[in-house]
Amino acid sequence: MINDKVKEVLNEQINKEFYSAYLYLAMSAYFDDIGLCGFANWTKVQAREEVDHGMIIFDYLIDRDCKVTLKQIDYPENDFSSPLQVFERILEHEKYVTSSIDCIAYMSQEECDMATRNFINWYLTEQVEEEKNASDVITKLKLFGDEKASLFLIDKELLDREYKKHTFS
Ligand code: OFO
Repeated sequence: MINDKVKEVLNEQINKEFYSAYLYLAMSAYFDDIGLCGFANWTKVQAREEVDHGMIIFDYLIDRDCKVTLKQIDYPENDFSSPLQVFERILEHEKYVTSSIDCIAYMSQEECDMATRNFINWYLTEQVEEEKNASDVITKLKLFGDEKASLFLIDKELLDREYKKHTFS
């Protein structure tokens, strides 16, 4: 049985994951609008992964016989100014998500809920990768600049990202 405090933060985290999906979709639409199909693909794939992240917690709560309480999803910002600005925003957002996951890990430990503490490890590992992915693109954008030729090459690379369903294992 999960206690109310842990249940509440898990329900909130479902909302944050779905908000993340919304944010990435807004970014994907921006990139599509300015003709960067690879950037649009990368952020759209990420949006689908965020839905998976939300669903994994949803299923976990159901498996633990807990009430799922879905909350309103805020609308994301829709105005972006450049690929670099978007990826800096991504990194900032993922750091925020990491701190949220850290709090769940800490709270489940404090509440002696070792099953949730173990469950949340998957997210801790995932966040390391998510921050690294954003940082890698930022490094490239800073290194090669925002010129058309270099953007074209980075865009081509980001077009290769394929969606693979994220599952808890
Ligand atoms: Fe982007 O992170 Fe989900 O958890």
